[in-house]
Amino acid sequence: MAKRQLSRRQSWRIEKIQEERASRAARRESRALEELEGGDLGPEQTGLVIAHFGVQVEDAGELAGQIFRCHLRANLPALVTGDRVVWRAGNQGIGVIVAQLPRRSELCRPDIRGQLKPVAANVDQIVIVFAPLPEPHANLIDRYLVAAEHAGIRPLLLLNKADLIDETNADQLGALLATYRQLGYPLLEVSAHQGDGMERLQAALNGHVSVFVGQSGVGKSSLVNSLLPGVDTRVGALSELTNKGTHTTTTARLFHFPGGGELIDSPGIREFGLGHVDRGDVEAGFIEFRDLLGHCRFRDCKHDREPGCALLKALEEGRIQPQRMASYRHILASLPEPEY
Ligand SMILES: Nc1nc2c(ncn2[C@@H]2O[C@H](COP(=O)(O)OP(=O)(O)OP(=O)(O)O)[C@@H](O)[C@H]2O)c(=O)[nH]1
Ligand SMILES: [Mg+2]
Ligand SMILES: [Zn+2]
Repeated sequence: MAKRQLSRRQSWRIEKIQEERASRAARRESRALEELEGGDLGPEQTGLVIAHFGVQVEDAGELAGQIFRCHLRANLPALVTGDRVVWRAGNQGIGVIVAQLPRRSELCRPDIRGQLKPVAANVDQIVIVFAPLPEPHANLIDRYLVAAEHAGIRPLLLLNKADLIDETNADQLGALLATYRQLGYPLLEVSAHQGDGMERLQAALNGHVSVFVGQSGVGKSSLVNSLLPGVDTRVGALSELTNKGTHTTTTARLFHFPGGGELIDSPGIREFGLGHVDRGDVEAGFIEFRDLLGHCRFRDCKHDREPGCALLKALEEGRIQPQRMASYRHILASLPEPEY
């Protein structure tokens, strides 16, 4: 009992310390903001958030290309990499963001607490990166596809580390790739290390605003380094124990291609929940279901074992691949219970 009380007191203390720390940080922030606003600020101009850690803004106006660390004027929403903003330059590379410009698109995913957080704004292509190692999970790829379809952003599937394909994994990878080729998704195979396929990847990225997503350790940052010599963003070896990535990239960062187009490297993830979508969204995210939905005998068909189910029939006839149906069921089972 005594021990339990102590730990409760301890946790209360920890919470209090954290609260104090947060409010000190907020006070510091507002003092910095006051100082900036009291001084000589440049005219309002547009800029681009290129990193969300300590919000870095790249000017899109007169100071073209210069990068400023910016404070946010109070009552602005949380900004993410790719956001377009109105801002004013202070001195010594510091500025103030005055307003957020409307987003054309928004890729979101739930954070650790299940709350939906945008990860990148204004992208028009989601590059779903996977590799022979860490072992790819079709279900994770399908979740990204659902998220992409939901956000209305074009997906591109990218198998990196093609140099690691050998007789131990070739069949399994071949089956995985065949699944997505059959669905008509664009798919490229490359090796960031050996350079194979990189020209075709570059061609697919030119003129687009793309974001690299996928498990930690699949080589997203290595691909950035290979595409953009001179960038040299941090890369981390897989864990020897688990063969998984070690979460090397911690914040999304935007890079420019010399010939036009942008690329956002994002931190790898362990699990991609889909807290913000409902059954209908998931169904709409499986493109091979589209022509079948609405053709089941029962209007509220769960496509489980109902008679006259159009999806089950298509599954039986091989028009829906078993792995995709399993993925669909897995995703549905993981959605939070709807609130009535
Ligand atoms: N064999 C081989 N290894 C590669 C290739 N590309 C990347 N790697 C290795 O894979 C490991 C992970 O690379 P990263 O680029 O840090 O992976 P990431 O996806 O950015 O990982 P996070 O930032 O943690 O999400 C490193 O040891 C890279 O050297 C490749 O084409 N072939
Ligand atoms: Mg990385
Ligand atoms: Zn059905």
